[in-house]
Amino acid sequence: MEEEYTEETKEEKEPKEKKKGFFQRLFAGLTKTRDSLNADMDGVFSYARIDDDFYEDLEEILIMADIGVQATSEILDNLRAQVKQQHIKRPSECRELLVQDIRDQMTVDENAYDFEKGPSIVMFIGVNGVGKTTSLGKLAGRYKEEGKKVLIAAADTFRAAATEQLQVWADRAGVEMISAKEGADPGSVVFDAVKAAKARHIDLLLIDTAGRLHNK
Ligand SMILES: Nc1nc2c(ncn2[C@@H]2O[C@H](COP(=O)(O)OP(=O)(O)O)[C@@H](O)[C@H]2O)c(=O)[nH]1
Ligand SMILES: [Mg+2]
Repeated sequence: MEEEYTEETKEEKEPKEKKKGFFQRLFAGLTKTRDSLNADMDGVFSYARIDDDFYEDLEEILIMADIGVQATSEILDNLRAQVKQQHIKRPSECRELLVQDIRDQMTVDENAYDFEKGPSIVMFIGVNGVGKTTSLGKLAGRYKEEGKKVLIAAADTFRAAATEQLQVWADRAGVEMISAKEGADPGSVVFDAVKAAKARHIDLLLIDTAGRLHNK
């Protein structure tokens, strides 16, 4: 019954959704993610006891919510320790501990990034259009302004205009760029860039990638 209802309302909504702006669609998408995450969380926190099933299901929910494998395992280790320490018996009591722990993990202080401490390489990955090139360009400008020697590598050799787009950012930031012809092996661009970075005593090498989905 419920599924039929959802299907119907979805169809009714579709023409309206097309007219929505970018941020409205983004907000709607995030709301959906949050709602389903909340529902899953409610489920696991209403388990009768804290046992292996509870931890396993919670682990799955966190990973599915893109918390990341390493962060998830740290969060669960912390939770296990606190449950033991505070003699917690009911899953419902774990909710606040979990929220606090995730909050703590997200706090970044001034030296959150290792690349701010010594010579570093940062590679930008992620699916098409998420803002890799734009973020790279802005960071190049920011770290150049802070007095660092920055070099950019155009390892997105997949898309025709990618290198030109990056060149604009490099010029804007006033930093040098290593690139190759369209269709060149991205690995060779990275190799050349690392070599150049060493030779030129670069503080920060920023590598732009195509970040393409595997099936595209
Ligand atoms: N609103 C908004 N748009 C962005 C942001 N970052 C990138 N864009 C835009 O998103 C599009 C794709 O960005 P781009 O950096 O080329 O993504 P890439 O494919 O990951 O390299 C461009 O039109 C950018 O102007 C951002 O922080 N906010
Ligand atoms: Mg790009």
